[in-house]
Amino acid sequence: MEFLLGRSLLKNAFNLGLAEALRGAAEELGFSAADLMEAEPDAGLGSGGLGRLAACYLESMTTLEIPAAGYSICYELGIFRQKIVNGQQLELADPWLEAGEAWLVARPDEAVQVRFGGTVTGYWENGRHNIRHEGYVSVLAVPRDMMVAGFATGHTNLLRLWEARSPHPSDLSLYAAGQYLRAVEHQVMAETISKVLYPADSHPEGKALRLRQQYFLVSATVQHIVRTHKARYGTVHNFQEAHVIQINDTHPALAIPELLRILLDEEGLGWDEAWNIVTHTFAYTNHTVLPEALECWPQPLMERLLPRIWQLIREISGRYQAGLERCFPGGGHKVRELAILWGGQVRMANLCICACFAVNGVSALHTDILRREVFHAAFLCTPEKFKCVTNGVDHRRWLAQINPGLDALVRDCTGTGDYLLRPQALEALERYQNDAGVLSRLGDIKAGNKLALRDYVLRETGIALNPEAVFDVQAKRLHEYKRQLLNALHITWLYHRLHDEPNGFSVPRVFLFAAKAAPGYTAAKEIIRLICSLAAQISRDPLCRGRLQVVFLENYRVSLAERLIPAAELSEQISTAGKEASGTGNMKFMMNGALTIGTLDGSNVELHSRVGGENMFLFGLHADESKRLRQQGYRPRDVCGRVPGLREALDHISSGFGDGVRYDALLSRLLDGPDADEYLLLADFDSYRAAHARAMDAYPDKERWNRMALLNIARSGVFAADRSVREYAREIWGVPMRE
Ligand code: 26W
Repeated sequence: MEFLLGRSLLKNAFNLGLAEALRGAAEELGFSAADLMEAEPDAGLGSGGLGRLAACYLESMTTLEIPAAGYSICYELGIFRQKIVNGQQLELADPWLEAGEAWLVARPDEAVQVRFGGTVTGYWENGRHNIRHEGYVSVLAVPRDMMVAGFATGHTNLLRLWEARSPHPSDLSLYAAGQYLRAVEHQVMAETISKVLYPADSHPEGKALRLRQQYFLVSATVQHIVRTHKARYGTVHNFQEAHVIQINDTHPALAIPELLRILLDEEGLGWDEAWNIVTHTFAYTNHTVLPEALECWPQPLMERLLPRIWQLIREISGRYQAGLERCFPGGGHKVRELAILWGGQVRMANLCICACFAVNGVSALHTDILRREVFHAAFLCTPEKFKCVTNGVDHRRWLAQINPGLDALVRDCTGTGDYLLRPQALEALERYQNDAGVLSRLGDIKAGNKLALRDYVLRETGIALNPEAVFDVQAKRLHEYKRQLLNALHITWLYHRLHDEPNGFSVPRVFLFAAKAAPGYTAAKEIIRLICSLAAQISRDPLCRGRLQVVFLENYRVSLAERLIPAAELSEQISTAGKEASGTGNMKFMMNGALTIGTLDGSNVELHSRVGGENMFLFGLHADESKRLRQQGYRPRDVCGRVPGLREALDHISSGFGDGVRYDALLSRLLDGPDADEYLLLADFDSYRAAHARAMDAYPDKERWNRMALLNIARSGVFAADRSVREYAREIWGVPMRE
């Protein structure tokens, strides 16, 4: 459902080896190349890590010459544009197509029809069971294709974005029948489907329109894949030998019953053969363990909107249930846990686990939690299905393209641009860990990137960042489990300390935040407001000048990340252990020489095992400790008494920051009720504070800091998307690739 592409102009030019030529040509024509690039809107067809991961993988699959295609929806409005007004988030529409459609090629000749609603009846004819679907509403899915260029290859892949349109013939018939309003209604309903991307991250909306979007995407896609397959092979009997459909979380899970429907109802296969094809076609990647993010759909909604799909899900569910009872004789509780239909809901994750031949987590820790907790019963039944593919990022974009200074240093140190296709080649940088010249050049590159960010922020906001300060960045979706509030609480504590002993503050610090909150997520929006209040109070305080600065940058998006990450020195990856499936921002910061301050969560665990405790600032409870603490009855108020200064910082938050806004509600989430401090901010506070203190002790020793940064870059090769995609190709897809 998401591909968070960002901009394509420089990316394509870079991959085609034309970046310099493009810049030169633009300048020759009298344009500023930078302004030209800046004119391209971000394609924000995703809301966070999951969508950005899909974009990185599509690039990597193309570079590795894997024959693949991405499918999504051509949302007219991408993820909302965030404005901050009086410290509060406002959401504005993002009509990216006005200029972004330059990349799209419409293929009306390959349009397909998708059916919603109506009634389904079965009948027998010549000894065969057939399905009659009547009274449905058709929506036309029109492809708008984007070509994906790989790096240093002639291979290209396609990203197919389906646009929803009303099919003219049926509209005309309604007009003719005098049903003018119904005709218009259909048109609006049809075109609404691809209107807007749902911006909630980790919280399913449960809305009919979202379900329509999901079925629209998968029905159009699966119809198209089957059609092309038949055109090539003349049969569907070998379908599973030619295709793998990788489901990006459960959002496209309806592809499973949709393929089944086509094989049964349109191709006339029997259940056993059709089910065999389905269960050898799909693989499922899970991206979250938050229980509230696991998708469930109300059965009546499914039945009304997708009557045939609903029948098939019921049939799948019944057969699965019978199989489970054989797997767990008398194991009522496990069988219940795995049920696809439960409590009037369709549980999409269980549908995926039942029908997919592979299920994977996105980091080692996450996969472990899937096996041991979230999907434990399924793991007991079919352990061989469960795989781990740790996430990776497109290092050509997230290092070479956005950090040309660093790219040049890597080339000089490793002799070539070899690392662009062989990310492990970054390891050769380790040889320079004691080379004062290289280390100081690395420091200069960072300083230059900080100045570039300073100029940008000054232009955009009028705020002048102090380039002498350490740039400490937390940029990601706003969610309580990601603990931006822990960061803000620590800054509040620092602010008090600064007042207590102004001269004890040896390293000046700039804290940068960037984050969108889901429009309906009240607590997340409150946290944004709090950060803005805190930033304003600090900026008014003369004592903070040159010492402490906090800035909330609005409208976080791919193109802002591209400016922020090369300039960062400290990367905040501070989620409650056990909650962040992987995280991918951490990898991008690491590649650009920022040091991580973080918990042992998601892929931080693997980052830590690569760089070692001496090259990052680790803190906090481990996943099992967090879980145990909660089970034993965690009392955040007790922590307040134990940790010096914490109570004062909390009081400051509740009473506000001199702009008249109080944050009692946020404080109460930390201190009151049975779910007080669900994400263990207070439990981790002291350890977080100590990790910051260690970082600030290390910072003044430039050579030491730069050495740590160099080792982080050198060891970031495993976090390249190429490594992840090779693992998918080998372990799950069984396809050959380049090299
Ligand atoms: C339907 C509502 C909804 C929307 C998005 C539920 C869940 C999601 C995603 C699963 C949220 C997401 O983006 N997950 C992130 O995926 C990244 C790529 O694997 C991981 O690095 C992040 O840890 C994970 O939060």
